[in-house]
Amino acid sequence: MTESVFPVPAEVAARAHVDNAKYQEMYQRSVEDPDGFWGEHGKRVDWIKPFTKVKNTSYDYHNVSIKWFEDGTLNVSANCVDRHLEKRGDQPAIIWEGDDPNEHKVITYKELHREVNKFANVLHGQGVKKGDRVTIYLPMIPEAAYAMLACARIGAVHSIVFGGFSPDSLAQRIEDCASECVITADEGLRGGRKVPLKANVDKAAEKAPVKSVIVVKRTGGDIAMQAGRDVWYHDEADRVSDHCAPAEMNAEDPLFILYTSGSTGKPKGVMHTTGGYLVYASMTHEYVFDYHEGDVYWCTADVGWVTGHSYIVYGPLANGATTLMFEGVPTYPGPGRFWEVCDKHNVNIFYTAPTAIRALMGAGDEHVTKTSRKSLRLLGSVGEPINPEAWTWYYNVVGDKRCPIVDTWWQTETGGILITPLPGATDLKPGSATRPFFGVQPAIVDAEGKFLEGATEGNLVIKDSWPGQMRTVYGDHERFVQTYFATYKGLYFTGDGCRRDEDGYYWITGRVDDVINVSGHRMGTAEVESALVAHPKVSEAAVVGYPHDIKGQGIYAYVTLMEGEEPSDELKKELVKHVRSEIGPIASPDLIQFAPGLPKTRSGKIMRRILRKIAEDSFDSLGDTSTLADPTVVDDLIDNRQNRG
Ligand code: 6R9
Repeated sequence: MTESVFPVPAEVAARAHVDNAKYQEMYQRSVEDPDGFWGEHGKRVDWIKPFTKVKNTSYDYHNVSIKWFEDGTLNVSANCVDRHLEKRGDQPAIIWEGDDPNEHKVITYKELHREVNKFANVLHGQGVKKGDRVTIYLPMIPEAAYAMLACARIGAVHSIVFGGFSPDSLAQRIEDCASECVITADEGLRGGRKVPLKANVDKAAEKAPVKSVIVVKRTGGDIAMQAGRDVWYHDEADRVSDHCAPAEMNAEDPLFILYTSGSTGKPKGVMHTTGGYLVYASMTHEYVFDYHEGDVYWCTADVGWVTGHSYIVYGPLANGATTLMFEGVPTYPGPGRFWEVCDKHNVNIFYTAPTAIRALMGAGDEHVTKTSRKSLRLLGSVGEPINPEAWTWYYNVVGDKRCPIVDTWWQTETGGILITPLPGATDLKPGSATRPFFGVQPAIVDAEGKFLEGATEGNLVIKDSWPGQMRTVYGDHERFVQTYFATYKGLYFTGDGCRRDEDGYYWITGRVDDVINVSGHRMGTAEVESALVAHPKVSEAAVVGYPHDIKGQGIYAYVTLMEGEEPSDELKKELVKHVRSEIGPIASPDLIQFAPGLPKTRSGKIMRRILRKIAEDSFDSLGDTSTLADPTVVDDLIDNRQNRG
């Protein structure tokens, strides 16, 4: 394990919001006096009716309830847009960089205000009211941000579905939250390729009918419009006024739902609310990225993931920042694209995922070194553990050894960053997310829930609530309680394994449940398995992760065929295609092994530990296989493993 330490550079310390002493002092207060601390920092957003209560939360297994600022009222879109008009109406709010390097657009706060108001009125015109759920299935175009903020303006609850999900996945998410309106585009554009978004919505709507589909024109591609249901956004926008008063929302009114994968069952609708979420997203954005007035900030995520919600749209815009939104992919038209965009728009703060860093590292340094990158001041990483090699390359080659890296650990459920360095306060260790943000109390427990002290390794839990925490699983509070508070009573269980070193630094080691992390995308192995067994030729399937150079983890599927079916390469292709159409391309198995039998206990439980070991190619440490119903299946699995270099 690399344990080199990178101290805070003097120039970074000089301009930073907090140094180490200030961090210690603020952290101490945040956990000793959360009401005082958050009561003060809660004022960073504009309230219509100021809150008088701050924290009201319970992790008691029998009564899990999370409320922050519960008697305050506010509007998120007014905070992200209107309140900046006076001071920075002409400052860019969004810099949009198209898939095609010749296409970009700058949207000022004044323009953003006009667009969001119009979009809000279009939603009203389609019959969307406060509390209604709106599904957003858009590419990375400015309208995605307008649509989110328009929902927030009228108090509608958005549920964004990533454009890489299939019609079936989209239908499931529309149905689960009973949304009657979908916002989409004719087609998306990524890496020069078209994504048939509207056609996917049409297919989804056959399973999950909706009343209204609002279509943004992006490529001008040929699509079908269904009369009475589908409208063009530009037609409707022409008809409405550009004034829509922001709705007065309670701090605990829902702001959005975002579906995410867990170890069992269908994806959960993670629900975030208004006040605490916004306070937390904006505060973490300012402190973690050491954001200062005038900075150009770029987070390369997609708004279909939580990172896009909190750190492309809500956090930066609440802070009046200039946020860059990128439609394309890191390698198009070439592997220098990220750094060319940094130079083109003078990006100061750059936030991306380890999978992108590893892919670009493999493409060669010359694509980086031919660019200037002198505007860069700070780099960030999110989504999965960053291996020390990728960290070092990011630091040395991309950041020219000048820019600190903030390795930020958090989850869809946490709403914002929980464990992270602060640039002016924290010495860095490659691969460690370092220390907790203000108000966050991490702890490490063993399998029985006993607290482990000092330098140790175990399961990561959080002892008490922070304002950005999810409030419930949409429509299923019991599932919320069972998923996060039942494993270790009285504690929030993250699902991650973690090590703490002698300096109290946290090192996330990856998921300890049946969730895999493929290119920073979370996937339940159960979801991929159920897609596979839905194929008529498949009788049984077991899916595990295995180490993958670029993706972090790859998807390894063991498949048992129905009696009489013959394994073949053709069938493998057919199965990959099948999973893509059931879930989406992000769930494509990387390796499929046909297995006449899976290792099971006598009670019929699949022993995943064994399957994981074989997929990792470490089958000489399989452990005890004597409890298997038929120990001979293991030999066949080893002989036919698919991972031999
Ligand atoms: C924000 C986001 C959450 C899971 C999380 C963990 C992994 C995220 C990480 C990290 C190590 C980091 N993860 N950031 N692991 N270091 N800096 O990614 O949310 O999609 O819900 O995934 O991602 O395993 O539990 P989400």
